[in-house]
Amino acid sequence: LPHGLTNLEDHEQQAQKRLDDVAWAYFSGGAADEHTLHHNRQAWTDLRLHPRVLRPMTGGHTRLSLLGKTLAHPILLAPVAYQRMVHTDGELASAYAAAAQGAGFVLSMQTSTTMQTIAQAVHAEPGRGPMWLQLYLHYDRGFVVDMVKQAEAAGYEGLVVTVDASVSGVRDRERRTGFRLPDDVSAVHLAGQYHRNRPLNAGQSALFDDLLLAAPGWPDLVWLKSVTHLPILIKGVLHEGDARLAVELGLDGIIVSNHGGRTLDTVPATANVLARIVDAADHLPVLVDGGIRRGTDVLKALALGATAVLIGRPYIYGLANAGAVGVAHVLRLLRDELEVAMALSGVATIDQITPELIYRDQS
Ligand code: HOC
Repeated sequence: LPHGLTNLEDHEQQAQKRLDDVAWAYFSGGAADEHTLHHNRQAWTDLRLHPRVLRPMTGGHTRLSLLGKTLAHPILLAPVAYQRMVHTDGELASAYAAAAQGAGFVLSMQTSTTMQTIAQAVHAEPGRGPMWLQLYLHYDRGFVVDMVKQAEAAGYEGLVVTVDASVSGVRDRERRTGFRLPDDVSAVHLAGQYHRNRPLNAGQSALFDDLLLAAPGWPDLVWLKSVTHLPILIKGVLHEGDARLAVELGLDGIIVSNHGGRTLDTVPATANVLARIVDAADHLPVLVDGGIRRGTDVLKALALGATAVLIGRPYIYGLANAGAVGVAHVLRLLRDELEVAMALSGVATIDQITPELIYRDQS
């Protein structure tokens, strides 16, 4: 591990030195003017904790239950594409690190390592967290079913359907660096899937007259439920109306996310919509990602009603800095910080974390 990495921000700064401009722009960048990218982080910081003192700490731990499984702590790795751009071990390293740290791992559909390679490597690891596969539904149903069946056969335990990126956001930074994948990195499960472009007349829209003709809708989630026994979480929800639809459809979980500020710029920070989604989500577990860099951020997310959180960029920086060891280090740092934040806030267990931990000005 490189010297002097004491927190997630250190990992970020170190990773910038190690990654080339194209990879840095792709992984660290956000959409357009990057307002949401920055606001995600700021919104956690702006919340104030309101601790209690002298509370009993015996029997303290960070365990929780999620979709019928016990997790050692509430930090999961979010789906991130093309990880072999960052380190030759790519997603395999991240999955190993997650397993070693008891963290849930969500594999991107745009993985640069096959889902089978990863499952075979980590499936039997004692103490590993849940292993889920992220999906987009804007492909032929036959292709999606095939992915789902492969995931089931390989031992994946949940599906995460991303719904906030029917098209990529406006990525100025990527465009400036002329983003293209290195020759030896690709989305290994998506070969042949990117070529449905139809010839367009002048004046036609590449989006509305082509790409979005296959854009998925709520009925596609109903259909997905009918072809799998795996639990389905919907990722990319910012509006309570969509949370209610997820409940009505019988989905199994909601991930409050704005795709790390990478899709639509100027949408709210996830910290600022989390509580209202939790209210609308009835009994469903609500997870959240976006801008989480400190144990205090994790604690605040749980206080606002999240069951667990996901991190994306921070572990990619850990991967860039030291492969699996770097990812494991990022997870351990964040978990240690969470434990300190819990202890200093007077909560010994996850179920003692309530909205009262968030300071509210009475003036
Ligand atoms: C089909 C459009 O998750 C990223 C990826 C891809 C998002 C756009 C997908 O770069 O954030």
